Amino acid sequence: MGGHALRTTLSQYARRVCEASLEGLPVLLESIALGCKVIAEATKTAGLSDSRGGAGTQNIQGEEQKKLDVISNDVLLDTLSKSGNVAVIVSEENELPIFTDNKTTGKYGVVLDPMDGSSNIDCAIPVGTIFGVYELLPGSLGTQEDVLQAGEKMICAGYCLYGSSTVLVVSLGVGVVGFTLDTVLGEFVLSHPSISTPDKGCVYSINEGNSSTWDAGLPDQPTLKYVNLCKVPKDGGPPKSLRYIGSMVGDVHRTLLYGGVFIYPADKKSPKGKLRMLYECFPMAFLVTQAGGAATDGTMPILQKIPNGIHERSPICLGSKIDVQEYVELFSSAQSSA
Ligand code: P6P
Repeated sequence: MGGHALRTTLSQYARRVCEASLEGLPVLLESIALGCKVIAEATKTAGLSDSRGGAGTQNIQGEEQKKLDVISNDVLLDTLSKSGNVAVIVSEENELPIFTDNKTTGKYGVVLDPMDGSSNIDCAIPVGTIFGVYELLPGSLGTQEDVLQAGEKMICAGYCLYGSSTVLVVSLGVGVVGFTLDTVLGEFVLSHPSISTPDKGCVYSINEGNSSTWDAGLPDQPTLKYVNLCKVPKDGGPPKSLRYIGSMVGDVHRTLLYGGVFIYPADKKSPKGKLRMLYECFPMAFLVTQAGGAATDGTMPILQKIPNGIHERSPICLGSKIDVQEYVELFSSAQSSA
């Protein structure tokens, strides 16, 4: 960013927006931003250092861990623990919640996907970090129950996209903003002062390879019906374009800014959906809803769901509110004929 344009950093924004009741949240966000800066550097040089490829281990999901999965998780658990106000952390990479030693100072619970889409790293496709923040329940010193709350109880959510630029998108419940990493300053600088999702879009994003088993068990296959309407709209208008990179943060970032829908429905292989409710669906649904869009599992708004387990999965359709509503209507008619 050349010249002497005025800059707003993530820290300045968070301190200005956070109410007194959320004291400590700016420090927490700075801790996440610090971790994302380290991860951005490791991701950009993955091909030149030893951080590319598999770690030779599996995570709780039974998925092969990439070295950057492990590096990203270690970095963020460290920076969050040192922020001093996080009592409990849930990470995709850890089977159980992590209880920090911030027992007396911890006010928040954080849910994390440290490196989402890591299978794309070795071919330099954009990947990302996803996070969500809950306030601890009254009187709690940090338990699993603090992070098993409905998505709508989150007070903050965001992601960091490691792409052609490094962009940290966040919402504190008062709209959605984006910060681009100025590598000269080493600061996340405000670049998207107000992100809003168009009411209707011209892109749909889904893994069509799974189309034969979408909505396992439901008659009519509403997702297949919806996708066919994307290709041949009822009103005779132009078809939507298909864009899908298999990396949620990249696909959602495009949907958030340009509109349209991102869908990962239930299918035969993932009967409850593939994406994790707590640290993939909830933060993305929080952001899209704050940006004027919508997010559903087909039957109810994602943010109203309450997870039973920290790694629970959910189907998801998110994006432009008119497009998402069309998807919901197909789902409800399929359910009424079930
Ligand atoms: P599929 C990456 O593994 C991920 O968790 C998300 O980032 C992405 O949206 C999805 O899975 C891709 O899944 O089955 O299409 O490869």
